Amino acid sequence: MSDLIITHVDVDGVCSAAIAKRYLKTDPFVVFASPRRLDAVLRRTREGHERIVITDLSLNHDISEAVIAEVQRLASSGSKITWVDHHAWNPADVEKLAKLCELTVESSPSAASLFFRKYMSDDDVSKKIAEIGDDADTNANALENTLAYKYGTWELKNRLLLLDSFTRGEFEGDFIKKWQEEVKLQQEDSERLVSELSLFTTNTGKKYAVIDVRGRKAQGTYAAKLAAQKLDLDFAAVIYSCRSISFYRGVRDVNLLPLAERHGGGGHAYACGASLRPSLCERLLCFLSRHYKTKEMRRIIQELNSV
Ligand SMILES: [Mn+2]
Repeated sequence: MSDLIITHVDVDGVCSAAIAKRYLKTDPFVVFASPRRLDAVLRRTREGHERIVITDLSLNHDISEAVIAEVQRLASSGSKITWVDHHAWNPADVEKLAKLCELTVESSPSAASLFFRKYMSDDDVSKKIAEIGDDADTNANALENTLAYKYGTWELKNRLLLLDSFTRGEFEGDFIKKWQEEVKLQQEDSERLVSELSLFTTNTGKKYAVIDVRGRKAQGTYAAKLAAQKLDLDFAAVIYSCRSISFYRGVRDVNLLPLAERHGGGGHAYACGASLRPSLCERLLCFLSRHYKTKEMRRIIQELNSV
């Protein structure tokens, strides 16, 4: 059976997978996943792959037992598993997993650049891919096409297109130009949104805003960064949906990870997300009214005051 790559759905995930493909030198099957559903993805993974590479996916502690059991199953069936990630892990989980697979968990701007340094440091194309991973995952977005790549990764079809393109060492193309135009529309909407924001101050005097992008063209990370710069924010919370709120560091140092972790999420100190559990009734209300806030959302917004 062919090799398998399991990677994150975002630009860093695509970059990591592209470098992993160059590393494997085969045509692996690629699965995109989010860390909070990794147990389910591994449960569906069949035995018999020669090599499995997992990249840019953290092992969330609340599902670590299930994930470790699945890795054990796949490893004992003969698959060689390589796992490279740059998020914050529970040390006990790292120790357990390191016995079952070739595990690299180190702090790095992106998983792509970690993979590059560890396995592909002689490869110029991988170097360029790693630069894109860093630029995207730190939200610097300083490279010409990073925001267009981010736009592309919202759809599976485009994610695969980008992955193939990066793997070949191609970083431009007509489809990327089209995404660039969509990005422009998103930026214009972000500017409108930021100009209408209310500002708040935490108990310790940090300035922040809550940005609700539901039903808008505005893109969350872009709007958060723009708001931080224009309004001198310490951090911003972005409401993506009834299930998802993310927190982004602004112009000063602040650790937002504990807040995300208290609400079933994870990530980095500077960019992390909570994973909410709305009731059926709340999901319905969210569907009916664009700005409806669930009980847990309101609680999180309250907790922002103590950051
Ligand atoms: Mn990443």
